[in-house]
Formats: sequence, C-alpha cells, structure tokens
Amino acid sequence: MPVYLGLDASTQSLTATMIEADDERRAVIDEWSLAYDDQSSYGTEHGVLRGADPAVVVAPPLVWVDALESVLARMAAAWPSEIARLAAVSGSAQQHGSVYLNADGLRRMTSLDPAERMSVQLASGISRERSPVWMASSTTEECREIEEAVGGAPVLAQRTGSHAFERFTGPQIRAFFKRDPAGYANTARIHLVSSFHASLLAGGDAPIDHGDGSGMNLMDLETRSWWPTALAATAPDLHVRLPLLAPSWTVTGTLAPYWQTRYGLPAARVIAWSGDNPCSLIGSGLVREGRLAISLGTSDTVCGFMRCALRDADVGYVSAAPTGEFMGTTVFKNASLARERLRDAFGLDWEGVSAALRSTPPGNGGALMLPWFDPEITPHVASPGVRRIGLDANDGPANLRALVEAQMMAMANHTRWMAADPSSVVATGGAAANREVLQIMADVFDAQVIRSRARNAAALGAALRALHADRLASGAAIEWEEAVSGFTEPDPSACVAPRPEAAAVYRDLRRRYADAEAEALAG
Ligand code: XUL
Repeated sequence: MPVYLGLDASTQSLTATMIEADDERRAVIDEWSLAYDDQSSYGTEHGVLRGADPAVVVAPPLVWVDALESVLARMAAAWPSEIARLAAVSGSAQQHGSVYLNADGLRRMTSLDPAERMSVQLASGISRERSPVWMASSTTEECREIEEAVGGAPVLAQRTGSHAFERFTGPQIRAFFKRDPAGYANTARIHLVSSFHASLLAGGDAPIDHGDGSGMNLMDLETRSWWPTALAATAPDLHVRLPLLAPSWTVTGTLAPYWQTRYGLPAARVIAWSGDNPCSLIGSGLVREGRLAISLGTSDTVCGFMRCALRDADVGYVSAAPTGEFMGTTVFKNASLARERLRDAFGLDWEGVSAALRSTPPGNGGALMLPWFDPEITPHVASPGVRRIGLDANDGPANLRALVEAQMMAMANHTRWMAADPSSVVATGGAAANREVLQIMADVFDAQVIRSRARNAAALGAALRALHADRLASGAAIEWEEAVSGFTEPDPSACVAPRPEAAAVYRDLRRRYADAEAEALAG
C-alpha cells in the first residue's frame, strides 16, 4: 500500500506525519516532531531570534535545513519498510518567511553531494543570513510605499488578495533591498520557506505554489501569475529572483539523489509545498464551503473555504486554496506564546490553567484584557502593551480567563468578513487539546466546536495533498472529499456544544470588547 509523507516546517518545529492510504485502508503510521531550539548551535528561542526591537523577528535558514535532514534521517531509520513504499512527499511551512540564495547557493541546491551534510554545503550560498519570518513587523514604511506605487491599498487588495501587511514577503523584500542593496544585488533566488524546503527535497529550484504565493503581495490572484506592477513597486529586477508559480498539486521532481544515496529513500514524487494555513484547511477536512477552521498555535488563525474571493479591507486576506478555489485567513500574533507567558507568570502548568478557567465564570464578571504582549496583526497594533479593564493584574485565574476570552472574542469579531457559516468550527493546534479553551470558543462563537482528530492538521494536510497529487499524476485522480476521507471526520467524543446562558453573556461582551479595542487603538 502506498505511503505518503507530510512535513510541517512551522515557527518552532518540524513535524512529520506519515500515512498509508489505498481504496480500502487509511491510517496514520507515525507523527514525529523536532523543535528547532533543540539544535542549540543556532541559538533560537521558540524557533526565532529577536533583538531589542520587537518588530524584528528572524530565523537562521540553516536551522530549517538541519531539521529537515534530522527528521528524514530519523524517519528512514525508524520505518525502513514503510519508507520503501513512499510514493510522494509534500509539505507545509510557516507563511510569508523568505530565504535568499546567491548564485552559488542556487547551483549547489541542484547538485548536492551525498557525502557532506546539506547545511554545510549551503552555508556559503545564503545571501541574507537571517530570514524574516511572519512575526516580523518592521516594514510599515515599505507597505505604504508599495501601496502608493500600485495605485493605493484597495488596488493592491483587489489584485493580490490583500492590502500590504508588514509580514508579507513583498514588503520584507523591499526592506532588504533598501537596507542592504549589495546583499539584494548578490541574491539570485528568493524562495518562500515552503518552496525552499521543496527545493531541498527535490534537489532543484521548486516553484512557489499559488496558496503560499498569495501571501506575498506580489501574485495576481485571478491570473495566478506574478503581477509586474507589484514586482516593480517592490524591488528592481525582482522577476529574475523569484521562482515560478505553480498549482499546489504540481510534481516538482523526485527525492534528490542526495536523499536516496545518503538515507536510502526511494525516488518518491516531491509535490509543491504550501503554507501552513492552506495545508491546515485540507487537514481539517475543509475542502468545501461550510465550517470555519481555527488553529491555536504559535499564531492563532481562522480560515474559511471560499468559492469566490471575498476581500477584506482591514485585517484578513484571501488566497488560493490547495483545491484550486479560495480561502480566507485572519491571523493573530498574541497566541500560544501569550498563553504560555501568563501560565508561567502565575506559576501554573496546563492542568492549573484548566482549573483557573473552570473556577471563573463566563464573561469574567465584566473584566477584560487587550492581550497585546507583542505587536499584533489583528487588529493592527504597532506598539505592544497589555491593557486591563476592571481586571486585577495579580489575579491569576481572572487574567487567564480574560486572555482566552479576549483571543476568542477577537477571532469572532474579526472574521465575519469570510461569510463562512460559523455554526460549527473545527479546532486544531496545541491549545485545542484543552477542553476549557474549547468551551470558551464554543460559547463565544455560539457554535459547535469539533476538535480535529489530527495532532498536526498542517502536516496531515500536506500528506493528504501528497496523496491527492500523486493519484492525479498517476492518472487515477480522486476528488478532494475522497482524499481527506478516513482522516478528517470529526470525532464525536471531542465535540463541545455552546451553552445558551454563556453564549448570551458573550453576545454582549463581544460588543464591549470591540469598543475597548477601538478606544485603545484611537488612543
Ligand atoms: C499567516 C501567518 C501565520 C503563519 C504561522 O498569514 O502569518 O499563521 O503562517 O506559521
């Protein structure tokens, strides 16, 4: 039976999900994760490097190269007979982050020597030592410059799916060109984190898929090609530095001789990688219009499948979905790191957090928190700072409830533009394991919450994309519903229903929260 591998290169770790699937049987074989911080020589904390300026968040790209090698070596050693049946591999990556290669790096990537570790061979091929990642927000000036040059923010949103966002790749490329023109001149190729990983697997120069390409402010969403006006507004001669764009189901090659010789991996198909949110959509089974998917991770994200591309003038963005249609995404930066920060500040473990949530009432007696520990994406907050309204900063349980309620209310308030039916929500990500968090989600959204069966919906989504693309390339195409079936059906024992009295409390509190947000932003 064929085996498929999905890899998720997220902010903090690389996860591998291996599945087997044919017409009769579908099963997850193994799921395994490696935290980037465990490769201590890179000095990352939570997968990133930060300085004094909270707006600058970067990662050394070689940490991802080493993690990929370690995870594949481990999978090959642990599952030799399954790996021998590997038909296709695909991946999911943190969105918007970019990797810059000089001409030598581009050449080396296509001729990797199996005798030497990959990161050693690529070290001198990187032209921007630190890759900006999605948490970076230092490019407000570049956003305005790009919007102005293309004829305004609404024009950019109409063509690319979103107005300029600080974390998007176009503004990050423009900042590099302005601040380090020699480094930019020395750059032969700019990959996304996703297409960089696919290139390493195939030993080639993989395309950027339409899903992750939508998060750059550079791709025309309708024609799915680079939009020359946006390229010109971003940096000179950008078109020669970008890889091709391609549908998410594109076969970009087979596993490179490097992997075959060094680890005995087969010549499995390498399918284009995509962003983590597009992959989570598939891993949550959202292959048709309907539910919302909420991922509670390093970022909290709300995604909805769309048949036509609805635009949002404010906080959300629309992109190509891996199925070829569209999806909406709204992202919140003060997510798991904010939850961990408060948990640690009050000296609790996760059980303690659950107890705190159980011991406090829905609505928290009216106490509110605006949880902007870091600059926030939704709503746009450049200068961080936590605001408490009627909330004692020393009251641990009340602060934990205020944080989770704020996160859920912000999600509910800022995602109405997707016009998805929020009567049921699929929840994924680490914090989705917490029943009390899911209860608050159900009450705030007044919706049935279904916990995803996948431990990592993005990695599972990547494996399912590999399955779907492999069948297509083999001349035995399957519908998306069939591709995800047996993996993404809700687990009835993990459904949380809204409680009418609590939902009524939040109907009112959501309005107060929106007012508090507006007031803080105006101030
Ligand atoms: C999406 C976004 C984040 C990252 C996290 O726009 O910025 O969700 O993809 O990995």
